[in-house]
Amino acid sequence: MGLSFSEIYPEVNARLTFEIENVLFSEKSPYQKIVVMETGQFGRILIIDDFVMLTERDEFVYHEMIVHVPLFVHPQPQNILIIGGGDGGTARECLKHPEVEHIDLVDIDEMVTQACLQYIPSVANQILSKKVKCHFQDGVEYVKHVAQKYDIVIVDSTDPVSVGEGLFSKEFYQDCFKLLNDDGILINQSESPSWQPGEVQRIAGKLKSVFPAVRYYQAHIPTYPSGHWIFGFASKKYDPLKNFRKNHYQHLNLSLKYYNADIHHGAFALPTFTRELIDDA
Ligand code: AG3
Repeated sequence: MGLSFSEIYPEVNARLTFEIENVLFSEKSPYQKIVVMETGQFGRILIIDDFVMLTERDEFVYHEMIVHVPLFVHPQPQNILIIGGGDGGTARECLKHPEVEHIDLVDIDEMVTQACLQYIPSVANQILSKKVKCHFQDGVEYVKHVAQKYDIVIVDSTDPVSVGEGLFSKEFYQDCFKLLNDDGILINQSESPSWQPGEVQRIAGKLKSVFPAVRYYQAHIPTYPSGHWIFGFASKKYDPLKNFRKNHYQHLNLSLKYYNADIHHGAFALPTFTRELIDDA
């Protein structure tokens, strides 16, 4: 066997192994270890601190779901804040909405963006749009001090360990609450209920203690732990189903590969064990 990379899942004593054709980039930034590799079946893959962040083959699932669910609920999503998301995939999907006027993207690590611009441009290149302003700094600090108000905050973070940890704290959610307009929405990637139930429940508890309305929705992302992934939809006012702008979705007629009007509804239907985790949080 040739070169391979495995993400190890300590929670379940298992691993997912990719056969690698080539290592394109491998560096340590001041914050984390960043690797881009070429695979035969998954295209290029971005690995941070030995966790799979994205593969060219299935990144559309995560990026479409973290963006289009809130952007087809909020009636005027003009100002967006992305925390994390230095690979550019979330910004790319936001820019498909003509109402979006400005995106502030705050990622601690410029090296992620540089590596993705060079080696995964299909994900990263929209980050160069005039509508996107990158701030290479700690998101936790940014939300404490920024004066700007936003319609939507998308927390596109790594797992709740090391660099990403502060982005899952109650204080961080409180600061996000303050910088959102009165009808603002916060979305965060919330890990796998199948393999990280404790983590999922802790995140849900904190989010529910800060936002009046919190719902969760799921997606199938084959290259993340267990493939079963959820997102928190925390809102001051809108209900993701009652306020779904289906006509607007039909009118925009975006060409997407995962998200559609049925998925918008269906994604909020959770398996019983997942619903219980969240209800009991
Ligand atoms: N952010 C969420 C990645 C979490 C994956 N976790 C793991 N493989 N253990 C992805 C960044 C994409 N913009």
